[in-house]
Amino acid sequence: MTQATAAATGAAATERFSTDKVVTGDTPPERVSLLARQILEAVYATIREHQVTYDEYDALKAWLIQVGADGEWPLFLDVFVEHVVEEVANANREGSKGTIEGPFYAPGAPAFATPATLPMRPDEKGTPMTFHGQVRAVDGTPLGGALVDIWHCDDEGFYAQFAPGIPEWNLRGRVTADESGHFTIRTIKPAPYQIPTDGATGAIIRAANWHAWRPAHLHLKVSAPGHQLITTQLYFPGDPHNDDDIASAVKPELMLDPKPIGDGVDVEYDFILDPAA
Ligand code: MBD
Ligand code: FE
Repeated sequence: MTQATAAATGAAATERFSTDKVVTGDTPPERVSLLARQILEAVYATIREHQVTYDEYDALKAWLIQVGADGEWPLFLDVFVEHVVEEVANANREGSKGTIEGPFYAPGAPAFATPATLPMRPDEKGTPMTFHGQVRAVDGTPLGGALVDIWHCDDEGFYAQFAPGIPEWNLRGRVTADESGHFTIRTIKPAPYQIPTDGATGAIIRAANWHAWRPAHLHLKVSAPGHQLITTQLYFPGDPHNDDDIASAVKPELMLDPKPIGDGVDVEYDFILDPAA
């Protein structure tokens, strides 16, 4: 099997972004000017305060060029910037907490009615996990027919479509809840995720003596007609990186409470959706 290299993963994430996201480019010039100016002023202030040298400037240039060459802009931005965009976007929500989407979502996963088993290999490694819960409105009304779009990595930390040799929709699915908003999804517990160390993002992490880990997590997009879609993640207590996620995307409200059952675990989580704006 070929390796999940940074460049191959980055190329896939870059391709996904350009295919899936509609970038309008209609930001008014005044707004572009304001934001670009303020970001540049922050760069100037950093250079002056820390007396940045030509060697350091050239290292930055080389690194920026490499991020693009590796296709790692989706990874770098989602790891180091998206969490603040999400904080601002969802500041006024009353319902469940959201967190970052990250670079590895793929729209159009296979659809299932609850109870569902996510697509997985016959010999899929990992702890069996049953994930269930209910989707409700902020006033407590059950949202029958809500959609739970879930994706996560395998027991080795690899995502289908972004690492080679994994079936296209492995551990990805769109599950429709029943008429009382309840859903049940059978899958395996994902492993912690390490950012590829052989690309530009890995290089700056190493150069700064940071670590490259995200705690184990499930990714979700939960939606229902007349309600705001929430993009979120759920985490497992005891993970060594819950308190220092490289992507700063853990929130206490997103922690699961797994109960051992049989040879696996049972996790329950309810989603509360805000009314459409
Ligand atoms: C991931 O799995 C992820 O969720 C994020 C945000 C960044 C890199 C890998
Ligand atoms: Fe992830």
